[in-house]
Amino acid sequence: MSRPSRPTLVAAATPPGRSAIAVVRLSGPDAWAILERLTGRDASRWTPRTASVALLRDDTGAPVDEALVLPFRGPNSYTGEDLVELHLHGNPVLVNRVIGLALTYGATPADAGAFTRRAVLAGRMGLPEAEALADLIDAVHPLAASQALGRLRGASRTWAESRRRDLTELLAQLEAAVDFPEEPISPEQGTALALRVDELANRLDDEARRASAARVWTRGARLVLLGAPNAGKSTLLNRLVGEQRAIVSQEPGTTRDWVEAATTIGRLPVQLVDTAGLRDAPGSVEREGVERSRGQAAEADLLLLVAAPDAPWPDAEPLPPSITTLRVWNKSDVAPPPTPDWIAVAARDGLGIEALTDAIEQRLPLPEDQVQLGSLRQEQTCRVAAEHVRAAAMAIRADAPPEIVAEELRLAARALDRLLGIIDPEDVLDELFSRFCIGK
Ligand SMILES: Nc1nc2c(ncn2[C@@H]2O[C@H](COP(=O)(O)OP(=O)(O)OP(=O)(O)O)[C@@H](O)[C@H]2O)c(=O)[nH]1
Ligand SMILES: [Mg+2]
Repeated sequence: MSRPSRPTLVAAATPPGRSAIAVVRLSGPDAWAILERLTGRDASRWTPRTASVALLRDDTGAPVDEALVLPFRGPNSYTGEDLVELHLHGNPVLVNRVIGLALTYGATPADAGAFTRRAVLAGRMGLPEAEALADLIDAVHPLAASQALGRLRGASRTWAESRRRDLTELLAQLEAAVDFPEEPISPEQGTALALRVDELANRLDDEARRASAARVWTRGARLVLLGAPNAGKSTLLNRLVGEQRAIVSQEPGTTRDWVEAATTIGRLPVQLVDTAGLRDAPGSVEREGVERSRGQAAEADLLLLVAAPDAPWPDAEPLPPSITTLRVWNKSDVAPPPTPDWIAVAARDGLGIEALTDAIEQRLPLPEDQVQLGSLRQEQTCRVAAEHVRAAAMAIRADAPPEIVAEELRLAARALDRLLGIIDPEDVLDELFSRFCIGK
């Protein structure tokens, strides 16, 4: 028997658990043959893209489940291959049984994102669209979901392609100057060109910034509690999540490693992170803990600087520059805050917690309309493009030869090509699909 060029994948496309229906997907050269085995119905009796009800049987002929079957013929399918969706009754026992049968009939279990990877490799979907699909599934706000859908339908691609065209136009002007050195760019033309280049850099930077702010609404926000030992950070975390998650004690230096807990503030899922109190720690374990606190601070979307009458904020503490902060004065039952820029709470008895959560909500970015980029990867490649465009503007102003300016613009164009997945798509596929769920 000749081996198929690639295995036929099988996986549940719906999450485990009981539900009305559960979908099992098969994709690859044997998908229809496996369907024949499961139903005993010849392939010629199935019509692509037409749903029909069939009894699925095991290898002894015993009925397993009655399913709605939806077969597709490649290339007109999600993966570009032959693909079959089996809509079973939503019981994990049935799902596992059907997957087990498909495996005995020659299918291979699909890794996370394996179906979408095939879609990308078959050219059915581009890289920015696959990233948008992950965002669409992860989005925690309706606006974030609708933006992700827009990107899935090509918004990032359209946007990046038109920035790419802006670059091509600028390059054409410069190349004219390179090809006809007897007609150099005049100072006025140089000034006008530098302005256009600046404008493009601003657009790229602005879009990267918006993508970064919007991402909070896709994956939730990370809030890190930072402060001197004994300020009551652990007490505050417990209060915000409503359970005794972190150990609280009157002994300074209680928390050594960071502690995470999930909660919701407003409508936003939030990951709260309690950290070791900041001080010149006597022991090496606590010193490591303090270093970890700083590491956590650098990854925050919002930093809560926690202080208390007996644990003032360490003014010398360096803070990550671009991260938003909120000052929280705990133990206000003992003494009020020294200045009005502190939000007064008493974490132990719950005083002021509502005002604090309101303030947190206000500090987090609002979901914006019209965000063209999604993933961190897209944001970062866009920033790289912006840096090269800025370097080009500087070179123009410094009267550098047009070749130098053109080279920077070409590097920017390469960054946009990476964003679009035109070059080096394999480098990002593994990382991207590790975030996917099985069956997607
Ligand atoms: N009076 C008063 N005491 C509090 C309040 N919140 C916490 N405490 C007390 O302050 C002490 C320290 O609390 P923790 O939550 O362990 O402080 P921490 O900031 O996590 O301390 P480290 O883990 O050592 O950095 C405990 O004895 C708490 O009971 C409060 O609102 N009012
Ligand atoms: Mg603590």
